[in-house]
Amino acid sequence: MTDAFAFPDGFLWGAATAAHQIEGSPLADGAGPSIWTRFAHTPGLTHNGDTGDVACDHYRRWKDDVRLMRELGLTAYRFSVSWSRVLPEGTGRVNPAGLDFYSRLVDALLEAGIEPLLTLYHWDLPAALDDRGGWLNRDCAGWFAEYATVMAKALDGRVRKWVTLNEPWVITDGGYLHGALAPGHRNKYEAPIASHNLMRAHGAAVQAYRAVGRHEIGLVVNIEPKYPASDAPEDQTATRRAHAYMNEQYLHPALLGHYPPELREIFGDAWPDWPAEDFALIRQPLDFLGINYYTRNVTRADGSWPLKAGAVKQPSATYTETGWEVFPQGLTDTLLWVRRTYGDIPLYVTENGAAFFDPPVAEGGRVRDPLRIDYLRRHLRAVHEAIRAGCDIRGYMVWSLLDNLEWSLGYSKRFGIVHVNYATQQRTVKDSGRWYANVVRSHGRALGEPLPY
Ligand code: PNW
Repeated sequence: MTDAFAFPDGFLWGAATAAHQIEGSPLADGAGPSIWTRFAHTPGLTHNGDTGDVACDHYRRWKDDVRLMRELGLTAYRFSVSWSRVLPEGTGRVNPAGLDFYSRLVDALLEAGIEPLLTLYHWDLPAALDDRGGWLNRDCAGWFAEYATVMAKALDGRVRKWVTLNEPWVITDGGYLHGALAPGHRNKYEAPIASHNLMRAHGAAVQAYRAVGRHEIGLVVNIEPKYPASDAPEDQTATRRAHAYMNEQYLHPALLGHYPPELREIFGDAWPDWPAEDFALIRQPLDFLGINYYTRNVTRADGSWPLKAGAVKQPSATYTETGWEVFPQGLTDTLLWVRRTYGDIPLYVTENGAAFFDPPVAEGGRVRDPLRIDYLRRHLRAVHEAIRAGCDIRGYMVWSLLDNLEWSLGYSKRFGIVHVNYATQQRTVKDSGRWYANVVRSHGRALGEPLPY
């Protein structure tokens, strides 16, 4: 095997999941409801009425799932904690059974030689806090800091990599602007407030972590590079707007201490004048950034609300089942852009993967998913290229370990490298999982080999 694709020593090879998408049993053992429990139980809001009540039953099968990761040879696992399992009302009373679940999971991971990356917030706000205004209430910064303190006190001895928020852009755009995700609001006046408060909460959680934790904490954002559809000035301007909105809206305040000016253009009178002292809270020193990358966007000016920028479909490209163009070069471009814009901060690719149609499990327990292998292989090569170009990239996590609940799309989209039969909860490693195990074992060298299947 050639060394052409060997990755740096210590590079972490992992897979990612999120609590609400895999755990099931959302109200077990004293847990409180989250906004996703409510959202999914409101008729008409999710595909097929799907909920997270059972999901992958990981809450009861976590030992088997850790064993599976060990069999795949993973060296890292990114998961999230359900806030309302630990603090059923969001603040105040701690539910020991909820904390114990994550404590046992972390022990099992360490025992298996798998480094845990813990995300504090992957979209499942305690419903009790939504009743108090959720992310629209400025008090959320204090709530989130309190929760971060509880978690750090309990687990910092064993968890060395912490993440505050997963994808603040999706939380706000899906939850407060377009309404496809919980809590399902569609309000141009709320969206900037939710965004800003999320970032204040991020800053407050980092501060709280520093007071009790001794390891590393960072932020995870989704980045989708924007390429103008033409040289026309209106397309160039639309591209800049879309880029500021999706890619700079959170990284700019977190790392530079200010918002990109385009946000005022986009939101107009819905964009408030923020108190200057907020930026001192938001801009905290971070130990790393996590980048979630799925696709790019070729942008043209159009009448869409409120961005006035839309996507141009690429006639000869491959699209995934979620309608996302496969564009590996965008991952290299993204990692280089982050380094160029925000400096040489350690990076992890904290999510990357694809939903494709998978055939049923064949006799002998095989799932052939060549398109997913091709996707992962080309994106891993793109990561390698960014490392060669000087980016400090410390790990890569496939989205996802398991087929799981794709939010309002329900169980209809499968991202896993492991197939889940939702009727029996049987796990079957897909061809992509076997292939990834080989990449991990060879520390990337297998990326230079022809496709095995
Ligand atoms: C991420 N976009 O969501 C989430 O972190 C996961 O929970 C989710 O399952 C996964 O990607 C696949 O969707 C995203 O529109 C949702 O740009 C939407 C976008 C990006 C990420």
